Amino acid sequence: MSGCGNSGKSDIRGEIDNNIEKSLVVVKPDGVRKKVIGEIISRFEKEDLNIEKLKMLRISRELAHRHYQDHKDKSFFDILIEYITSGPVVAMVISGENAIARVRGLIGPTDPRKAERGTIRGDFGDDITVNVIHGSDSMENARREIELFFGQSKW
Ligand code: 3AN
Repeated sequence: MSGCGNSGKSDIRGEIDNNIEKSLVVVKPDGVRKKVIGEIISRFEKEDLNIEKLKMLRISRELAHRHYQDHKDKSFFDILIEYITSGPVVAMVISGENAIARVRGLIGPTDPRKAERGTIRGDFGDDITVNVIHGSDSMENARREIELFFGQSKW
C-alpha cells in the first residue's frame, strides 16, 4: 500500500487491515414467504460470518428506487420494484473477513436456474427476479446500502 496507514480510511477504523468487510443482505419477500429466514441466517453463521444488525421491514417504493438506482433504465426495473415491495423483508449487516465475496458465494448467481444446489438461490430461488436474497456486490455499494437501510433514515 502507499504507506499512508489508515489515513483517509477512518470510516472503517482500520478494519481494512484484516479484510474485515460488511455486506448488506436482504432476505427478499419470497424468502420470508417461503419461511427460510432462519435457514439462511444459519448458513451465514455456520461460515463464521457475524450478524451485526438485523431488522424486518416493508421496503417503500422510495427505498426500492434508491436501492436499485443502478437498474433504473433496465427493462425489468418496474417488475423488480413491484416484487421487492410486495411483502416484508429481513435486512441484515453481515461482517467478517472478505464478507462481500463470501456472502455472494453462499448466495449463488443472480439466476437461480444457473445456481448450484447448496447455494441459497440454487436451493430456494424461483427465477431471475424472484431470487430469495440480496447481497452487496462491492464495498462501495455495501457502504451505500447499509447507510440506506440502517443509517439515520426514516425507513
Ligand atoms: P444480484 O442481486 O445478483 O447482484 P443484480 O444486482 O444484477 O443481481 O440485479 C439486482 C436484482 O435485479 C436481482 N437480484 C434480480 O432480482 C433482478 N434482476 C437482475 N437481472 C434481471 C433480469 N435480467 N431480469 C429480471 N430481473 C433481474
